[in-house]
Amino acid sequence: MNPSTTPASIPVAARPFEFRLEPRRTALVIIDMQRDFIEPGGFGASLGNDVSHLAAAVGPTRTLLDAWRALAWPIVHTRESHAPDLSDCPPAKRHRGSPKLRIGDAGPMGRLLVRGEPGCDIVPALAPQPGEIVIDKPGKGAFHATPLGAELERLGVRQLVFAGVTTEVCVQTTMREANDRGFECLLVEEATASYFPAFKAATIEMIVAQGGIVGWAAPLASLMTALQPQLAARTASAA
Ligand code: TIU
Repeated sequence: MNPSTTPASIPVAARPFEFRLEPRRTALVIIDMQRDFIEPGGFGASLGNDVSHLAAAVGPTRTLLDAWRALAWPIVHTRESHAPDLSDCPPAKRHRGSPKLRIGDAGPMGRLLVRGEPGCDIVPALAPQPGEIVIDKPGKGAFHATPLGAELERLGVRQLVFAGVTTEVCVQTTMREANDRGFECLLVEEATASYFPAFKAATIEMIVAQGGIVGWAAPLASLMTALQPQLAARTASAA
């Protein structure tokens, strides 16, 4: 993009009020779009969840990913994952409840939430490309025990656009961590999903309540409409 055609900020229609997106200083953060959460036989299913609710977020997240790639803005993918020896998995996490399989147990997609296993991979439609940041995180929040904060500081990022699963667990936890660290956070509504649709709806309301106590939320179309001039300029300059 020719810097002279890039505005200082791009207004995005959002709740609770307009989000002013700063080009190049805004990273797309895609939370845990892993086979272990989205496909049958993974960690999400082992907890007794109906994983079919999550597939709807893949296409909208791909739309965002394609836009960020076209604009050459920063992209972060996260994976909830553990070392093969489970040294970074607190026993309190592994032993919680009575799941069919626990973290580290062998399932149809390999050992649940263990790095390097097929189930731990991000779904093929959203697979990271070279140059994109991939954060392996042992917790629900992506800042806890990871280099994410340092990476964003290195890139000069101060705003985060969120997609991923699940809305009320890892997405919300990470948005709250980011909000406390001074980032402005926008959640794209169609690009996130929960095993419990009512929890997704409630989480969006919690985020935008009280004047945006955690951040902003917007439909995918609002963001894509706002980015259209930038995407068109990028396409024209590439032609
Ligand atoms: N169980 C559930 O809803 N979520 C998680 O355990 N992790 C994420 O949200 N990534």
